[in-house]
Amino acid sequence: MTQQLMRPFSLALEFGSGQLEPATGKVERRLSDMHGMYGNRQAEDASLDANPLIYEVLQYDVPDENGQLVVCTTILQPGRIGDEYYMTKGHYHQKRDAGEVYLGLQGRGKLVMQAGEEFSQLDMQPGTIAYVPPFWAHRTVNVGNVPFIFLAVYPADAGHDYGSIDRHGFSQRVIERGGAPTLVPTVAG
Ligand code: M6P
Ligand code: ZN
Repeated sequence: MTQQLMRPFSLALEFGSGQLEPATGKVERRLSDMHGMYGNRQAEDASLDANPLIYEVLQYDVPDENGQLVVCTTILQPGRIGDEYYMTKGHYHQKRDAGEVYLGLQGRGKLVMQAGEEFSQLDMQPGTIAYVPPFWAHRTVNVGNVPFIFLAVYPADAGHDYGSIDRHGFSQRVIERGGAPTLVPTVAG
């Protein structure tokens, strides 16, 4: 049960930039924070000196208790490491039976998901609502030329499990081939 009675609140969201006002938390992820996640290690090493900003997450923090919901925005920059589009780390929820909802605000993205052997991908654009059911790992990929920005809502006690992604990853990657985003099987090792 929720421990304390929270006061209702509203946030101002700027669709074009993903800025949330007020925001109390901000996560910034650069290439060095995602070591080994891109398929082309040489291309990753070549980009490490510049260490580009890949994405930011802005949120208004709420207690991580059952019943609470986190609302956050992600601003995923355009770009590639080798031929692989910039993407988020991706995660399972620690609490595996917690789902999540995404709403596309700007740009073009793919939402790739994995549940055991099952793989799924959804195209996202402004106005797309994507549902991540319980038990599915989820990662977003910017396949456009401008920042891909989306809003996410998920249970505040869901937790992020990145370790399982480090170990098993997603079975497909999103790469640029002939100017278009293409899914290719992940090569082991
Ligand atoms: C969305 C939500 C967040 C997540 C963020 C970045 O905004 O799913 O919970 O933190 O994307 O994704 P990741 O945590 O996998 O880097
Ligand atoms: Zn999640």
